[in-house]
Amino acid sequence: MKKNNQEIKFPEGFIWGAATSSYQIEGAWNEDGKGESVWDAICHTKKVIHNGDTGDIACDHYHLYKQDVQLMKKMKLHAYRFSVSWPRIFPTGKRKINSKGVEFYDNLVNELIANDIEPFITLYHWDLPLEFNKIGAWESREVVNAFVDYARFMFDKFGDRVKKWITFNEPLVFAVWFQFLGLYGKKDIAAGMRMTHLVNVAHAKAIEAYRDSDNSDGLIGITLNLDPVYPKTESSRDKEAATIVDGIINRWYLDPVLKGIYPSDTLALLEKYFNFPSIPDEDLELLKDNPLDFLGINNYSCTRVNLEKPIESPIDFYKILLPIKPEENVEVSDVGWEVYPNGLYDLLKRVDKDYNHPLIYITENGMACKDENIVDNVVQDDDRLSYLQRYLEAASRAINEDVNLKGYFVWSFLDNFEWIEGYSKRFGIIRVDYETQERMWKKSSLWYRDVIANNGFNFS
Ligand code: GCO
Repeated sequence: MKKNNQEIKFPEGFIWGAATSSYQIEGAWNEDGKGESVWDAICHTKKVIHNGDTGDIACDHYHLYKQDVQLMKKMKLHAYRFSVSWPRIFPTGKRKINSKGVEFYDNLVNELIANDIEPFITLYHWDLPLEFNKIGAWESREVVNAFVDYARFMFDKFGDRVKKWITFNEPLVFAVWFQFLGLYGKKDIAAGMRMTHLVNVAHAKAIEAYRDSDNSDGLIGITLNLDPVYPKTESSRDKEAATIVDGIINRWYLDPVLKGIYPSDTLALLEKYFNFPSIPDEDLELLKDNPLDFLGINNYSCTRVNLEKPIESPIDFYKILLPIKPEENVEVSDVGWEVYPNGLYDLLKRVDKDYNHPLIYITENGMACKDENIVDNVVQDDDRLSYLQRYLEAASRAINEDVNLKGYFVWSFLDNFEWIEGYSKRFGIIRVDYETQERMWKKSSLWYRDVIANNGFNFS
């Protein structure tokens, strides 16, 4: 594995990018006709966000986008992955279009292209139009249809210039994990798992709409957050737990979008403990008939599981999903996630093998750090730099073993609103001073710029 001063080279044409999402950076939450999203409402009304922070202003990217694109250019980014705020386009989710919102994304896309940066658009990074909470959010087929109309509008309006589309970002997180926080008014894993199925239906229908559009010469996929799952010990019970957890957090999302099926072991457990309804055959047909072009993978860490007693009830089931705290001596990020670069290698190899060699982009990978030390206007984030080196080395090993990985997006381009952690956690390779909106380079972004320029780096 690790050799001293190893030269890591990426294949020609490898895409180097950075990622963000609308609610996390844009601000301008109620400007120019934008409608409210569930995240506006969560931040304004629920007391779940660290320090009462909101995305009202965030990085003020809505106003500072030109300056941000110039920074991307300096960094030599090939591509920028961002998401579109659905209620900025359709304030109530459907029908009435907000032309000012459309104009913002038009300007952003044009600005990127004028600077040789390819836009990768995520259609949905969690900011659901608030109106849809009244009708059950992702439990409603009406929302599915509204999403497809919104997607169709986006393909028609931007598809001439945008050639990479991502339907959804991380269904596991917004549909399942957020249920535990009661963000949709209830706490129920089964409701979350049902939602993920409708999200998959929306994903397949959006792909269908893309292929039918006049601009269908690009690529469309989905972004899943995936974690390699390891049993804590070699005991058969821990191994069984690892298979169960792998079903819930990985295969439940991979199987439908890559094979048009749901994993039977996970389905059986959900039926047994949560009265899970059967999945209509026509939905599975729809998924089979609309395969994706690429898989976006978000990976930061790994999941380790152990099972103290056999699963006999829904409560036991919940328990195995609770993350085990990493041991004292394990390296963790500022959000407490284990740093385990080889996990990315394992994950890529496994997806490649089990899902028939798909085209993959890593759509997010990065590290939250304290970033307290600033010297000569550069944040000394050596820990992030080392993290990125090691994760990229693992990615490159997978590519050398023929995994079809064609691009990498660091999370994140900027420090930003980290959901329930508010602004307390920094993931950016560019620092944001939230008082002045000043951007500042970090060691990691200076290094990343060189990696892009050299299509590789010296791994020491
Ligand atoms: C997610 C999102 C990002 C996060 C990032 C760090 O994975 O939750 O896609 O919005 O900010 O992953 O947690």
